[in-house]
Amino acid sequence: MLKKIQEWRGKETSKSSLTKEELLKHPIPKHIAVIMDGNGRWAKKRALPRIAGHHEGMKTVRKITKAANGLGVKVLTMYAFSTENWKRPKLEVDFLMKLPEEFLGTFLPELIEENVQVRLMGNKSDLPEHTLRAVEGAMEKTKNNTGLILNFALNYGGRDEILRAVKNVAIDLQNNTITTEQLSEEVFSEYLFSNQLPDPDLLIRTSGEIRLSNFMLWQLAYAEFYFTDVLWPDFEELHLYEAINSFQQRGRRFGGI
Ligand code: V0D
Repeated sequence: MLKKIQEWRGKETSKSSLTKEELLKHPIPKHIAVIMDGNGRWAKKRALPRIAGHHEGMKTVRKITKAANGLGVKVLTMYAFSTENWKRPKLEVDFLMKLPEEFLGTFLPELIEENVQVRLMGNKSDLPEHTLRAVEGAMEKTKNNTGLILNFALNYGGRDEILRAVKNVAIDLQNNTITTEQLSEEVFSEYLFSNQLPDPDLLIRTSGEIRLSNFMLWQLAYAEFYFTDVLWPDFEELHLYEAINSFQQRGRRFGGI
């Protein structure tokens, strides 16, 4: 009976038998986008302040970056701060804005060692100077790296991104840089923050919410969505493998048959 249960488990979520080697037999998503939710809830469960959850979540970013790079993922986009997150208490926002410096201060040497390229997606203008300086320094130091692109969405909103793109398109139409006929999905994409990056193949959202929350509205048009109840600070390599395994089981047809 135990053997039967184990066989069945193996067919379902197969946590016990999911190995890197097994995953590599099937296509690995080129671009994975992640909504890292549940840091506050993780802290609450432990009677810790919310910032303790954010700090623990930062360590998870490092762990999952390494795992994704090890699988040959090309782009990993992490939703670190949304345009709505400014509404949070000032002390929490101030703490969050110090995380890029701490993260890079601790992990940038390892990321460089692993050939990772750091990028930023979002509205730079409202970010504190110290935050922007740290991120831009890391971008500069890693700009020639050819491994995984670690793309941080910071002060990012999907509608904001599209609106900004539309305004820039309007300017380029007015000064005849482009014509209406030239404006295609490909050309429009170049006006988005994600320009030059492939669209995500897989979206992961942790912590049980089944929503997009204004994340990459244009780019996620054809992505597979994976939702898990696991809180972001508890998210492990095996959970990433689960998500990729789920992606590999699904048929991707782009509306064809
Ligand atoms: C808190 C969970 C890494 C989500 C992860 C400014 C919320 C930890 C960064 C980071 C945050 C950003 C840019 C960069 C290097 C690291 C980060 C923020 C929040 C908001 F170049 N974690 N992280 N940034 N959290």
